Amino acid sequence: MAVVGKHGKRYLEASEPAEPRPGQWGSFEELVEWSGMLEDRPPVATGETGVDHYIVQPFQLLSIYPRAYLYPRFINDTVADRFIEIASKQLSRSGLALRKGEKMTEQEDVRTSSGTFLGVKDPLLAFAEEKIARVTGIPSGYMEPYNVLRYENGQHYYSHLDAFPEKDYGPQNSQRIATVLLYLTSVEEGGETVFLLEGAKGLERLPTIDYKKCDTGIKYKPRKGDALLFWDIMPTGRLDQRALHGGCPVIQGTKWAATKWIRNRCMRPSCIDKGVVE
Ligand SMILES: O=C(O)CCC(=O)C(=O)O
Repeated sequence: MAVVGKHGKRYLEASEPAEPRPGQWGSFEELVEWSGMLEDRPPVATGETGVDHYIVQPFQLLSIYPRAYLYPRFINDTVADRFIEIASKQLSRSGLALRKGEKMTEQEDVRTSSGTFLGVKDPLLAFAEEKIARVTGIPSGYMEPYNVLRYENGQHYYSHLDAFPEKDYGPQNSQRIATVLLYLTSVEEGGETVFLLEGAKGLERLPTIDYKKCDTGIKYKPRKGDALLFWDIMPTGRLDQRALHGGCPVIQGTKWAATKWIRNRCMRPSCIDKGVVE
C-alpha cells in the first residue's frame, strides 16, 4: 500500500516491494509484470497496422534542443554481436557526402572510422529495424540501410549534420529527418557522441564552436545495446542545426555502432505496395 504524505508525495509502506531500479530487475517483461500494468491495462484492439502487445521500452529524454532520446537496452547482446559479426567481414574506410565543389582529400580527416552498409536480410537486424520503426512511428520503408561503424584508438567523426542543407548540397529528392544510433559495444574511454549546440540557446555558440572538439554541449558515453534517437528537423519541418553531432575520439577500447538514417520519403517497395507513399 502506498501512503500519500505531505505535499502529495507518495511513500511506500514496508510491506510493498521497493521500486526496482535500473539494473535490479531481471528483464523489462518482469518490470511490466511488477508494475501491474498488464492486468490493469491489457492491450486493446488495434487498427489494421498496429500490434497486439505492448513493447516495453523505457526511454529518457536527453534534450529538447535538439530532440534526443536515449533508449536503454534497446537491443540485447546477441543482436549487437550479430551486427559486428556480419559487418566485420566487409569493412572499408568510412566515406562522406561531399558538399558542392568539395574534394574527398579535403575531407579525409573528418571521419576516420571504418564502416559498411548492411540491409536487413539477417532476421536479427530486421528485428532491430522493426523496433526502430515502432518506437519512432516511421515505417522501415523510410529508412536507409544500416551504416555500421568501427572506431579504433584515436578514430573520430568530427561534428556534422546528417541532413543535407540545400545551400551546401543542392536540392534534395528526400531529406534525412531523424537518426538512430545503436551502440554495439561499450567503450572504456572516449568515443562519446557529442552535441556541441545542445540547449535552448545552443545556437548562440555556433560562431565559436570547434567542430573537432567535444568540449561543449552534451555527450553520451556508448553503452552496449543502448539506442540514441535524435531528430534532424524541428517540428516546423526545417533542419535543426542543433542536431549537429560527432563521434569523439576513442581513447581506450573499440567502438562499434550502427547508424540508421530515416528519411521523409519512402525508399522501398514496402510502402509503395501499401499505398502509403508521400
Ligand atoms: O559515432 C558516433 O557517435 C556518431 C556517428 C555519426 O555521427 C553518424 O553516423 O552520423
